[in-house]
Amino acid sequence: MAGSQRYIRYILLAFIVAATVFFFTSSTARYQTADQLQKTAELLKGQGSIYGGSQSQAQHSLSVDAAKADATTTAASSEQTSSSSDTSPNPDYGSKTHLAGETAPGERMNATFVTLARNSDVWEIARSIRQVEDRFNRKYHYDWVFLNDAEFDETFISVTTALVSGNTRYGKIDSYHWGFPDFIDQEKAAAVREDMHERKIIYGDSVSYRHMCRYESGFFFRHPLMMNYEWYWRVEPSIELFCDINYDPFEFMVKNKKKYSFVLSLYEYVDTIPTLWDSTKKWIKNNAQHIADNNGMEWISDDGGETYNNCHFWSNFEIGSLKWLRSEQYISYFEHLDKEGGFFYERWGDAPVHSIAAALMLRKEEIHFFNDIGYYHVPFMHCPTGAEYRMEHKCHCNPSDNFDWNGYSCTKRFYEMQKMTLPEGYEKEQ
Ligand SMILES: Nc1nc2c(ncn2[C@@H]2O[C@H](COP(=O)(O)OP(=O)(O)OP(=O)(O)O)[C@@H](O)[C@H]2O)c(=O)[nH]1
Ligand SMILES: [Mg+2]
Repeated sequence: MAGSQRYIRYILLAFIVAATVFFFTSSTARYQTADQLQKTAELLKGQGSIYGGSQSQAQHSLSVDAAKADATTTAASSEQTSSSSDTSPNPDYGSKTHLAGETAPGERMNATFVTLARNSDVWEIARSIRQVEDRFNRKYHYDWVFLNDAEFDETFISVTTALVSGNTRYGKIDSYHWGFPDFIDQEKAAAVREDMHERKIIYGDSVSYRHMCRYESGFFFRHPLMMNYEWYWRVEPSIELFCDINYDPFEFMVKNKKKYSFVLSLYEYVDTIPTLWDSTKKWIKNNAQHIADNNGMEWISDDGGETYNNCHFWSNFEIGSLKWLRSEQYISYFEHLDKEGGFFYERWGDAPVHSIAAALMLRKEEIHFFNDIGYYHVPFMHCPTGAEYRMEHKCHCNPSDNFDWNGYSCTKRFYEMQKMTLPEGYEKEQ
């Protein structure tokens, strides 16, 4: 029995020795991992102390860490070297044509962007500016005039100034130009708003929208800040530009003797302008001298001027001549309409007013359709027709969303009037 007990003790002893050897072997591996963790912690601590601790502490822990890290860095760098030898430069880099320098060469026209906006529009106009700059103005640096019926605040000014690559100017609108003229019957105007509200006519009950439409029809081009310029490009909040514009549209207007331009056209909501055409006809009757030869009447009337077909250029985008808007003929037309009272007794928009004026007072070849400027203002899109053009100009619009060949657009009529060939591929977008 004593022999067998001794035998069991030997077995137990052998087991303890084996367990102890195993314990020390595996704990060496654990200590190594713990050591590495500690090193990482120290390294982080060292980095943290650069920002948070005293400088001497930082230097100290860095030098200690540097010494400690040395061994591991050697291993890591040899690993990196082997992986960097697996990579090579992108063979396509530099093979594409890129736009030349920051600023386009050549002269600039006497032109400006112009935006009517409230302080609350700041982030929406910021989006528009960014698009205009990215797609065009970063290379041309045209000025930008901002107009408001109130004082622009600090945020509006600083945000927009930072985004525009040209000079920015901020103007307050004269209350005489943004308010009811004294000949307007307030009660009649209020009753109209009430009625339009009941009939759910968009902006039908809004006073400020009417001031805006009247201001854009008759005054923005006469604001003192605008008087220095001859050409304008109107930009509204939340628009989008879809394609690179690699030339100067202002210069195009000047060189090609254009005076007004558009990207989208459509039929006006007739309840907002029931008597606009009658008022226009009265003016035509007394102002035959202001009607151009070879004008665009056939675009706005299907019966030689008897009735208006409601076609208009969508004026939230316009590039045009300020001299024309300041001309005796245009001012005469605006003042006549103003006296008729339809900005308040109906809800005449600046789009039909500008469009009728352009169609009557300009020769039709003075009006230009910018097919190449991809554009969106809710809810309509102009996406240039022509796949090749869209690719070359990096357009990001979906051509199937293009409004031009839709039945509610008047752009096809414009092509017909100008006897222009419809762009290739237009049928597929109908
Ligand atoms: N300062 C100022 N600007 C205004 C006012 N109302 C409209 N605007 C500006 O006038 C332009 C046209 O107004 P919008 O509200 O965009 O009119 P709209 O394009 O017919 O309608 P939306 O579909 O709402 O865009 C925009 O540039 C607006 O920022 C206003 O009361 N004060
Ligand atoms: Mg708008």
